[in-house]
Amino acid sequence: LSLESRLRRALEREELVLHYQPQVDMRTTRLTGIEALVRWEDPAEGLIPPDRFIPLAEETGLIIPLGAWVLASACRQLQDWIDGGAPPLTLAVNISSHQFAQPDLALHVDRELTASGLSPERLELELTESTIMQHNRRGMEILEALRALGIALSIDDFGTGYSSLAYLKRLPIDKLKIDKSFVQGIPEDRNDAEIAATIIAMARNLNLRVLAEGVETEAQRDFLHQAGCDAYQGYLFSRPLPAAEFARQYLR
Ligand code: G
Ligand code: G
Ligand code: MN
Ligand code: NA
Repeated sequence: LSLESRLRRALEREELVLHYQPQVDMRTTRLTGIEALVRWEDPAEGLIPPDRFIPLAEETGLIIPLGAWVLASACRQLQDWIDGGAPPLTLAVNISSHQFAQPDLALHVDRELTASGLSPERLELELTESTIMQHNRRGMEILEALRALGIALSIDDFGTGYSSLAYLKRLPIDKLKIDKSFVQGIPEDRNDAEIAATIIAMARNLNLRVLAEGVETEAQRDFLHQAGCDAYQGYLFSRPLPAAEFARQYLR
């Protein structure tokens, strides 16, 4: 069976699962949000990471039902946790380029919020620079329509794309997520440290929040904190965790 048919079947059989990675406030060190990250639990192969099937899902269009499943499941899960007394965390969900281009994306997101009962200010969608730029002017309209729902928008993997400052300034977004490739070299690699500090300064000038991804060491966190970064995510605090594990560790 081809990977495509197997993925199609996995979707039907609900063999996909979401893991949740904590996002932490730099200053208070409190858990403030979670990012939903999809995995494929293949009965034969075990856990398959998204790098191995998201690109294929993009090529084949399977990303549309897959993305719909991710959004619905993640919204339902957070609302369940909130109903059970969890603090009002934010939920970040990754949106691929193909999903972003669906004409009814905002309508679809609105329906999922209603269906799950999750309040819009709890939801944040993560988009890459290239996803937004690929769609030019229409990209801007899609962002406006999403933002009108009352949800937040963040730029994922920031620094790896080509957006100019002028372009960035016009985007209706709330947050930049510094790509982990820059975080990795901090503090020894002067270039990485410089780039991260520049992104933080720029975000602050544009009144955007800024989160660093892939924070693995205390030295990285301390440098980023000093530079004015708002929040971080990474193995230093926690790996992405299965729902039950996340709840056991953080929600009681
Ligand atoms: O979870 P991991 O850290 O292995 O993620 C690898 C890549 O897969 C990242 O680029 C991440 O953005 C992407 N990814 C994970 N979950 C989803 C998802 O639900 N939808 C989309 N479009 N991409 C995802
Ligand atoms: O592209 P996106 O930012 O959505 O994907 C996040 C990816 O980063 C996931 O694959 C996640 O498992 C991974 N990740 C999360 N924290 C760390 C970390 O501290 N170090 C590394 N190397 N990867 C991380
Ligand atoms: Mn992401
Ligand atoms: Na990223």
